[in-house]
Amino acid sequence: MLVLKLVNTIGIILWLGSFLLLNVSSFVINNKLDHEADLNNKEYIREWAAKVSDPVEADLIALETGFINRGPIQPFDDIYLFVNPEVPHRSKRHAKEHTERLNNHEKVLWAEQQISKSRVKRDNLDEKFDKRAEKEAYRSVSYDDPEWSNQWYLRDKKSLETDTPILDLHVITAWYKGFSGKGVVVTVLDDGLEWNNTDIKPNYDPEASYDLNDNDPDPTPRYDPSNENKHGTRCAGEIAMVANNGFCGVGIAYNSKIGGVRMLDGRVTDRTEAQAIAFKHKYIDIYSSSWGPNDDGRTVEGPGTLATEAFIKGITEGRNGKGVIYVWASGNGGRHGDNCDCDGYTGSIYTISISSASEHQLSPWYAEKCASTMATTYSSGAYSEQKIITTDLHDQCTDGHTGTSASAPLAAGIFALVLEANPDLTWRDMQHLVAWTSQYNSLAQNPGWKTNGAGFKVNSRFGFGLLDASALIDSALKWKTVPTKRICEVIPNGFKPVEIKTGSPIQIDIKSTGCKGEENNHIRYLEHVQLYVTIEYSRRGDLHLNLTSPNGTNTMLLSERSNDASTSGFVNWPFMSIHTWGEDPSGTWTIRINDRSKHDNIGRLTNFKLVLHGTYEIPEYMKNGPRNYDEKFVQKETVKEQSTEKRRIKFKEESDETKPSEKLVGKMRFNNAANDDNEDDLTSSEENFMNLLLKYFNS
Ligand SMILES: [Ca+2]
Ligand SMILES: [Ca+2]
Ligand SMILES: [Ca+2]
Ligand SMILES: [Ca+2]
Repeated sequence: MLVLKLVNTIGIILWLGSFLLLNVSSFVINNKLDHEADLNNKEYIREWAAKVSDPVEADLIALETGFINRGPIQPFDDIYLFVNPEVPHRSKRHAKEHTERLNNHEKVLWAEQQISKSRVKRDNLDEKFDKRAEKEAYRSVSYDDPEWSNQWYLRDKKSLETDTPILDLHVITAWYKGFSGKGVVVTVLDDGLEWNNTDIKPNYDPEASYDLNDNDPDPTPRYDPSNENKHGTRCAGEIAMVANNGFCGVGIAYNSKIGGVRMLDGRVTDRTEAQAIAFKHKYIDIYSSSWGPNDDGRTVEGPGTLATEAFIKGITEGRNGKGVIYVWASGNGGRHGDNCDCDGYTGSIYTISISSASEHQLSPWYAEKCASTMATTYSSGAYSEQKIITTDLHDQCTDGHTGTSASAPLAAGIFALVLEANPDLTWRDMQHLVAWTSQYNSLAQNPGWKTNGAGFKVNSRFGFGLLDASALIDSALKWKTVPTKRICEVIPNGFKPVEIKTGSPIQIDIKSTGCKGEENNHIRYLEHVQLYVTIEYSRRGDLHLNLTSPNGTNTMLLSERSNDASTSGFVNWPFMSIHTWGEDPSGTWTIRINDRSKHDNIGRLTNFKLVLHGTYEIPEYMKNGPRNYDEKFVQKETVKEQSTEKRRIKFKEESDETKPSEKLVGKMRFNNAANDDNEDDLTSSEENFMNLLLKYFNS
């Protein structure tokens, strides 16, 4: 009996704990939703949360209004739990008279009766709210812009009729919650901006604009017969097209300020890039870049000295020290078998690298794979699939914007809504939010998904999945800034170069404590992981590189690139991965390098180090356990990965069919190859032939 009582008491405490945690914030966030309207599965209980102006008098307030004060609701010191014994334990009816009595007390700022919901994790709760809010939002939001009805990636009407997930970026719900980018400044770094376009002009911000090519304040593009410089204008429109002006479409952040830096129409140097990346970095909040090194499948290139400094300036000094948000397109080199692991701009820890999914929830033919991609938005796909609507040169509108170029600005627009919802977010908060809220469900039919040691689902084509503007905002509104960032370097002691050759895979085990015992370096919760390598090799494109974490998460850091015949190898190249996000880095990391080609290659690994980024303390959002993925509608792995060869054929067909003006926009300085999705690159027989096994112990 006593035991039973005890269990009961603990149960109630636990129940109370989770209940309060989940709901105290949700009624603030969802205050636009009518609680009375949807209480089918919920019941009112005899508890109230009351915010008081004078905590010392909480007992007196309770007494005067007929409640029992049960003390402050942690972690709030001015919100109290009041209980009313006259009210039933559970009831379908809101005890309005008691709520009113509390609210009418001069020292009560607000009070709300608590509602009992099923004890599920945060994600499911949000989802229930979202479906309802979303339906209402979709009914109430309408615009007179002629292309609005064709903006399929923002308004999936089909799934509103059914119970299935809504297949769009959930932006309508974000608007409905009251966010449209007000007060947020976004700048597109590109080939110019036609700022006097009807759908741009009202939101154009000359303070956030410049022309680095001609060194003047006006970023208007250079017009030529082929409209070569339409790219920047197209990217900007996706973010900030004016809503309800009877022209073109609706930008995601239609009340944001939009700027353009013209920098791609001329010689691009480290200086030009650096000036663009840190341009007015104390004024601009978000930079959108849909360009990078050549996507030809044989380039390995990253930011130079100045550009690297510029990124650091942006993230340390921008937004009053909270850091600017750099959004980057992951690259369009799929048909050339390119791999964004060889692109140091997407691979930078400071950029949020965005890939694409087509209208039919598939990885498009141009997409690249890599471990640094953080998330995905919609874009063009096969010829018959819809493309993206946006502003075009000569005060026009186009429905033909394509590639990952079109995906990054959609993300930039969404991040503008998120920064409006919570201006206190840091550049790292935004990345954690993306990991925590991006949607895997609708992309689940694609190959390559894995669940890492911290419970995050991740895929080298999509990162953490499709961005969800509504979920981002819900989480952003109750976000607690992530703990201080730490860096832990794992350097092998007395490393001697290791030979690499065709058919002889090498494996190196390196032990890490996560810098345990080092006061400012010990990491227990990972963010980014970088593996710096220096490799001399006779044919770089034949190399295959994997990294396995102590939790067993196996990440492909480099796949073969058939176009890459370079003999230059890699010189202190940082391969970057977000696939072990949230994991504890202590234990054995395994590096595997392989050449499965028929070429007679030879070379050596001359140096490497592992650089771990993360925190010692657990980020607040992870405290209630790992992410809870609702897999009710998930369709798993029905699509086979296309080989590079098939992608090439596909590209040829598309090129033949596609009008020249609608071809993939060529401003990406593109790159790599992805012809299999098997991250377990070594077969067991290969393992047996492994000619080298080295173990290094670090601190
Ligand atoms: Ca100019
Ligand atoms: Ca418009
Ligand atoms: Ca990045
Ligand atoms: Ca690339």
